[in-house]
Amino acid sequence: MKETLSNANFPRDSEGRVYHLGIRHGEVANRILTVGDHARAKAIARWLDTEDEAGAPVFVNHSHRGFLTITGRYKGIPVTIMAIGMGNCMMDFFVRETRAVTTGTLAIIRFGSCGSLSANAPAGTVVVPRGGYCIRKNLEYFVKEENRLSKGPVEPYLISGVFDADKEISQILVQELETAMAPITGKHGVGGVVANGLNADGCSFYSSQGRKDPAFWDDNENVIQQSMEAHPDTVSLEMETSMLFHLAECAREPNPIRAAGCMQVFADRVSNGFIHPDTVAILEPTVGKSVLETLIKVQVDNEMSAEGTVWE
Ligand code: R1P
Ligand code: URA
Repeated sequence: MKETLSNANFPRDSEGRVYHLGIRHGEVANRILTVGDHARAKAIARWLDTEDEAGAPVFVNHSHRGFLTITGRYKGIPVTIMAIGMGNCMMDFFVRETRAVTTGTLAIIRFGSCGSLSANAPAGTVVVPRGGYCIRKNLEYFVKEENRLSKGPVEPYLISGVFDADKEISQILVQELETAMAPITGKHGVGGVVANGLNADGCSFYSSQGRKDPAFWDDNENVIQQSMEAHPDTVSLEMETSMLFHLAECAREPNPIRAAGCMQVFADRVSNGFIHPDTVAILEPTVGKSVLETLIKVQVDNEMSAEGTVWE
């Protein structure tokens, strides 16, 4: 850390940059596509309007904590593409610190990869969930008995109720995806669009997603069955989208957050298949473009004016 920061409650540098994302007001737009992987963000950024002959977007920032922010315009409308890495806590940093440097409604769509728990969503399918829930390892269960706070029996995994995705954004997204994917569906391993099921966020790629790892004590033999019993229409399993929906539901007036998500199925947990890199190479740009098309069609109240921003 080189900069002096102020405010221990919500740290910023002297120019108003938030601590982990390294960005300030005017550097991130109201319409945001978020991904985990930096390479995915850079590939999708090729769809942005270019400012010069080298094809560069107007603003790029790599933060010291692994967040990549790319801001520009898509068909003339300001958008940001942000790569945030993996897991619920990175989603928390992204949503809170982005909210802190913006005003007006935020429209956020996550485009990730996922595992599938449904025979209707094999590898190469794109899932658009109607909502999501979280599966967390219950650490209290794994505390030695003499050190436990709980007196009664405890379960190894905690499963939450459902946080809703934004209906309007999800509907537009499904339409955009169906149209864009029609020419490639059934070719090179690309599947169709599976909408209206639920997403589950695991707190781990391993334990809470029911993967067997003999090197660790996980007691996760029943976690997938337990999740399916609680939420029979679960389709996808990943690590950020339900957290995004949760944070959007917790956002306070006057600055709401509208959130939706889509993910390409990488790991088919039903038939134990995995997507081929050639399929990803075809699917990813198509889905990325559909997300951008969706973002520019969404109604965003009190959108920030261009004055003093990087997209001015
Ligand atoms: C695990 O491999 C990662 O892939 C998924 C999961 O949510 C987790 O972050 O998403 P991304 O492909 O967006 O990273
Ligand atoms: N991402 C996950 O979190 N899980 C999977 O199985 C695949 C991608």
